[in-house]
Amino acid sequence: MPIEAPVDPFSPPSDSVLWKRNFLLGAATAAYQIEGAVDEDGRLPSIWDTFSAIPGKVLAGDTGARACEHYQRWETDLDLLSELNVDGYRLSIAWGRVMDEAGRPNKKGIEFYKRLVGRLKEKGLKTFVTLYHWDLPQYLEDRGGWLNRDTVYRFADYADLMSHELAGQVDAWATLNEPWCSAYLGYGNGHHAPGLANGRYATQALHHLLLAHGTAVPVIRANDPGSMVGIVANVGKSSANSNSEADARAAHLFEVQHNAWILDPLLKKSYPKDLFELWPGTEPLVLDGDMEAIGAPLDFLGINYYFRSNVKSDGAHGFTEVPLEGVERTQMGWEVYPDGLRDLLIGFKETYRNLPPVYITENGMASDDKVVDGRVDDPQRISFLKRHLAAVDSAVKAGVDVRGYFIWSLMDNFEWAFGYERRFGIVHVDYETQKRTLKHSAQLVAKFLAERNARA
Ligand code: IFM
Repeated sequence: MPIEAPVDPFSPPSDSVLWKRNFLLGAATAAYQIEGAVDEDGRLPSIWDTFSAIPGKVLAGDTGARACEHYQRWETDLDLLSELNVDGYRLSIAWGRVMDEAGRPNKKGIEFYKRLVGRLKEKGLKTFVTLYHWDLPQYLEDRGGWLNRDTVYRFADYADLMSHELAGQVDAWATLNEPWCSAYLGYGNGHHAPGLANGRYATQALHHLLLAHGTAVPVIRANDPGSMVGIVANVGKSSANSNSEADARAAHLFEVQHNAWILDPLLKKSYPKDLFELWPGTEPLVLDGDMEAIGAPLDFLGINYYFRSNVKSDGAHGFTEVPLEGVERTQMGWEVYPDGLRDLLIGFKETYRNLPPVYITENGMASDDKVVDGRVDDPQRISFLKRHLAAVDSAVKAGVDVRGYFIWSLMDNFEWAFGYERRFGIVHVDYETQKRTLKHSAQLVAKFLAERNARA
């Protein structure tokens, strides 16, 4: 299917929210995907160091050991943000860099993040910090990881330490990135670290992840009252493979599993009943007070959106995916479906009366980008970003309080089970030389933002 290649890709209509100076446009990364330096300055191993070292778990045997060498190159990487003219940067902290097994602070690791957020402040950028983007310290996994309720309290200690150390320097704290992935891919089907595969584990791990979030929220607020506190959820759009009632139900269950499983406890203080129709007998152990803690009011909700899935009934309780033919797809094989983002946002506003202000904390796509004569042409990404930004604008016009959008990702990086083959960056990284090259999409983002800033 040919992709739409707009002539003037970053020229939104004059009434678009993108022209507004207070609508934040930024770029995002995560620690394990870019930092490398896994043995430096007292950093402890994470579940991703362990998992990626197991043959067959990550494409081509790639690991995050070197990644983008951001731990060494952070200053010039932050200069890329200035070149792009973006308003903000979303990063994550590696838990195992800043705290030892006994819960004692690791000064060197903490200093690294202090320098980072300090420089972002100097540059006048809004700083969004995620505490947990999947890299659980291995010593905690050895004690049961997210299946062990004690991890909740270890996370609260970690959140306490970092929100105290970085107080006044961070604009928005996200406790967790995509708890769905940590729980389902990590404990439910084993595609991600720690690689366990048991449905009952997935729901219990998710419960502990959300409880860790809810327990940390008041701690962060107390330490850093001037910042926002929230959480980041990945959400998925589904379509039914036919008009049958069974397929419509399958499409509904897909969104229950991907969206309501996470958002209902956060925003309604209960798990969706339909989830346990899909996964009978997997109810987690919930103690008195847990749901109240999980439902702590949020200053913002981060939404990560990538694609739509077409599903049909599996003939029993659930759904099965039936890839649509003839649709545009990315290097990941994911369908490009911008309307899904608009429809989900509008749907969330209707479902959750208490929906907090939303930031799109990730959206972007992978393509097999190459440097040719010093240039990287990525027309599909340009078109992708343009259409998804237009979808966000429509959601805003329909009344959804969306306040910003972060491109995933600032630069090519370690794409988890897919290693370095899948390139999500707007900046190309040559992993041999570590040379960074702005892709065409990055140049257009920079141009648009320069024009927006000049008008304001
Ligand atoms: O690279 C990931 C990121 O770490 C979490 N959200 C999805 C991205 C693309 O798969």
